[in-house]
Amino acid sequence: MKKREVEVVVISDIHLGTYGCHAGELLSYLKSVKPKILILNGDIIDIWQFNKSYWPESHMQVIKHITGLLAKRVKVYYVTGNHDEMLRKFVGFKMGSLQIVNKVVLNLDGKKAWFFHGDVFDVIMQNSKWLAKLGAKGYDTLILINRLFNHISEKMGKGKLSFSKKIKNSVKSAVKFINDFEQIAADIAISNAYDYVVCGHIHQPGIKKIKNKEGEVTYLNSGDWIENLTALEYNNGAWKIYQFDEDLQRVKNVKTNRKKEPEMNNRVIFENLVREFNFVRH
Ligand SMILES: [Mn+2]
Repeated sequence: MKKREVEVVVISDIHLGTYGCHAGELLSYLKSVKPKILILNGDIIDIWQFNKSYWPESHMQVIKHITGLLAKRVKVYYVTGNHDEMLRKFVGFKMGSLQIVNKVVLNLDGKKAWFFHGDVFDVIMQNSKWLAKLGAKGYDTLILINRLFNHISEKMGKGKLSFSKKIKNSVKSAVKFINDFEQIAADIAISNAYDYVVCGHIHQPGIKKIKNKEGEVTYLNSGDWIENLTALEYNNGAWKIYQFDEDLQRVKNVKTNRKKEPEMNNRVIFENLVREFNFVRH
């Protein structure tokens, strides 16, 4: 089958290493496209869950596919999220066409696009809006504040901030959470004169124009591969949401026949990952 050529593909919130991850569906999507640039916009590998030692073959296949793209010199940005924040230590790391970053800014046909995961807004939304002003000054400042806040929160025995915990409380609070998130992202993007702001994190795919007194921005969210099975695609000056559903029934049928995949321990998983990444070093 001929692969669909796409200028930019954005996926986020895959949560490899968790039971909820639809790695098989993601793999069949990735195999159907030929991106020039792939942006992995956070929470790709769920390192928080790693101690549960769940790492089926299909999850490794996703990694293998991505390293295969690197071997073909596809530009891949691994943008860190909160579930893979350990990778923030490696920000600035480059290997071949792979780059680990906290954010990406691209010029897309003369328009400025800003990509980041979005967990940095957790603190703002749970505390005070004045923190958003700091975000406008420096995104990296927000990351530091978040890290500090999580550190304190963990020390106090409350655990890390988690949007999913908050969202599960009620539908009403979920709607408010999503609206707040989108507005904060848009406000900061507008004050920095971006045309597009592209996030993940809230597992809510969407493309919408958001206005405030100072201007307007197009807000985009790539959704997730837990429930929505969505991606963002940029082509010929336009964005659209890809939704994996046409093959969904077929995949479901396959899944019921699938035998239980063997589980591996942490050390084996880690060694396999290292081996996988070593292959593409050039
Ligand atoms: Mn997240």
